[in-house]
Order: sequence, then structure tokens, then C-alpha cells
Amino acid sequence: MENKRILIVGAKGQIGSELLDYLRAKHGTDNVIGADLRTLHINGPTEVLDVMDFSAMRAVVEKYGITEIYLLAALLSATAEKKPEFAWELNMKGLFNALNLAKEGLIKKIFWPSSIAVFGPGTPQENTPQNTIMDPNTVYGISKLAGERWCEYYHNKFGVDVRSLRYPGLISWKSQPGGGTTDYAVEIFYEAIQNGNYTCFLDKNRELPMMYMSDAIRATVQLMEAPAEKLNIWSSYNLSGISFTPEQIAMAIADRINNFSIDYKPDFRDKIAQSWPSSINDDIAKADWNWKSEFNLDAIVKDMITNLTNKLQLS
Ligand code: NAD
Ligand code: AKB
Repeated sequence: MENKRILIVGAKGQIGSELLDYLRAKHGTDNVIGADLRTLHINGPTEVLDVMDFSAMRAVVEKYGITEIYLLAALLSATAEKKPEFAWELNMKGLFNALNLAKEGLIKKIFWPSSIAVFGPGTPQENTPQNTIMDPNTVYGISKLAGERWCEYYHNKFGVDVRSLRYPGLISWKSQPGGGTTDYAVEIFYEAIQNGNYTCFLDKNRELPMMYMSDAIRATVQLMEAPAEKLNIWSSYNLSGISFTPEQIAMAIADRINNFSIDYKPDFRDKIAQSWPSSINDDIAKADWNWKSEFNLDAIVKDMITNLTNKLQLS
């Protein structure tokens, strides 16, 4: 069996830092190179790398004999609204650089994440199907939808093996989120544990699709390891975990943290959330590569509170 040499770009981020640990445990530390614009203070091979610099990307790929890239560097929805042109440039250029390295035959496989942000106000909100109206009204969503089309194009035209998931909002305790609309579902735990109160930037009834990080990492690696002939989607797979509103997660937290209270001050991020689905249909992922999520709301809340309390040394 051929040895994998994996490059994670954006390895210091919310997903990248956990994916790096998971893939290193599976393939060996030296076979998983962590790269980011910010210096990584971890053991094992790392690089400071700008995903927008094609020659630098190529040099790192050649230096380590990289076979697969997980491309996680991007601006997320809320930050992207503040820097629209830069967000478009970063989100697209990084993807093109990876796709072109694969087109040249330098790497064999790419993982590039899309998002529920590809959907928009015209999309059916409940149980949103894989193929439907997609009219994103955020820079981030536009860049993700365009990215999906380019992934499918490079696959069909040049045979590039690029795989993708439309992640919902991801909840994690090891790493903090980096500027998204769903970040509230992580912030709420920090505030509940440290201060007993949280002011939420979404409306209390704004239901969104969410997923626990360990489910997301498992889905990512499962998709990357699936035989190509089983896959029917080369743009990006719908992926579903659970759905809840701020009020529902607050109630679940209040069951475990006495006197926790929440208030609401919706800002521009609530408008973004309003344009996204409230639940996702992922039947094709289930059928093609046996996807099944494991964490429900109660399991997430329990795990988050236990681990974050230990991490914050408040136990
Ligand atoms: P993040 O913001 O936590 O991490 C992104 C990382 O990329 C950061 O460490 C940042 O320093 C790095 N980076 C930024 N610009 C770079 C550049 N020019 N070159 C190299 N590195 C650079 O983001 P994340 O939450 O880990 O998301 C990773 C990917 O997953 C993104 O494409 C995001 O759109 C997608 N996604 C995330 C979520 C989520 O809830 N976290 C949901 C849907 C999709
Ligand atoms: C964001 O809120 O921007 C991300 C996402 C769902 O893509 N978490």
C-alpha cells in the first residue's frame, strides 16, 4: 500500500488543528505536515505557508512528496462580509492553487470543504436536498458555491480527485471557531462556564444545522477513504448532524449548569443565518459512503461542558 503524505493548509484553525491530530495518529506524525499563515507551535513537520502563493505551495508539496492536500484556509461567513473582495480572492485562489497542483499530477487527492452557506433565501429551509435552488447572498456562500462548481469541473475535465462536504456549523472544545455565523454555539459554552450568562447574536428561534467536531472529522476521513467509484457527487456532499435553536441549546446547557441565563441581541449575523437552511437532507452521503452522525444535542452539551471545564481548569 502506498504511503500517504498529507498536507493540511489552515492547520492552526478550528478544523485543521483537530484534523492534524487525527491524521497524525492514523498515518504517523512525519507523514502529516501542518501548514498555516500563522506559525504552528507543535511537534512534527510544519510550515508557514500562504495558500495564495502557488510557487510556495508547490515547493512544500515537492519538499515532502505530498500526495493529499486538505485545504482549510479560508475566511468564514461573518469575517468575509467585512472584507468581501479579499475573502473572494483568498477563498478562490487557495482552491485554484490546490486544483492546479492536482491537474499537473503533483498530488493525487484534495479535500476542500464547502458549507451550508451555499444555500440562500430561495432554498427550501427544511430538510434541504442535495440539488435545489442555490442563491447564496453572502460573499462566503458565493465563494463556496463557485468553489463547488470548480471542483466538479476539474474532476470532469481533468480527472482531478477532489472531495468535498457541505459542513454545517461545527462545535468543538479543543479549538475556537474563526469568524463564522455559527460561532455562537461554541461561544455559549465558554460564557456559560466562565460567567453563567451569554448574550447571543442570533435570534432565539434561529434554527441551524450543526455538528460535533468528532463527527465532522470522521465524515471527512471516511469520504476521503471511500472508493472513487462509489461517489456520485463531485461538487460537495450535503452532510447532516443535528439542528437546534439558540433557545434549545441554552436550555440543554441550563440543565447542567445551574443558573445559566441567556439574552439575545441579534446583529448582522442573524440575517446571514436567516438565509441558511434549518435542516439538511444527507441521504446521498448515507447511501454512497455509509455516513451516519453519532452526537445528538445532549451528547454534545455533556461532552463540551466536561472537556471545556477541564481545559479552562475550572473543575
Ligand atoms: P478557521 O478560521 O478556524 O481556520 C482557518 C485557518 O486558515 C486559520 O488557522 C488561518 O490562520 C489559516 N489561514 C488564513 N489565511 C491563510 C492563508 N492565506 N494561507 C494559509 N493559511 C491561512 O476556519 P475553520 O473553521 O477551521 O474552517 C476551515 C474550512 O472549513 C474553511 O474552508 C471553512 O469555510 C470550512 N467550514 C468550516 C465550518 C465551521 O463551522 N468551522 C463550517 C463549514 C465550512
Ligand atoms: C460559518 O458560520 O461561517 C461556518 C459555516 C457554517 O460555514 N461555520
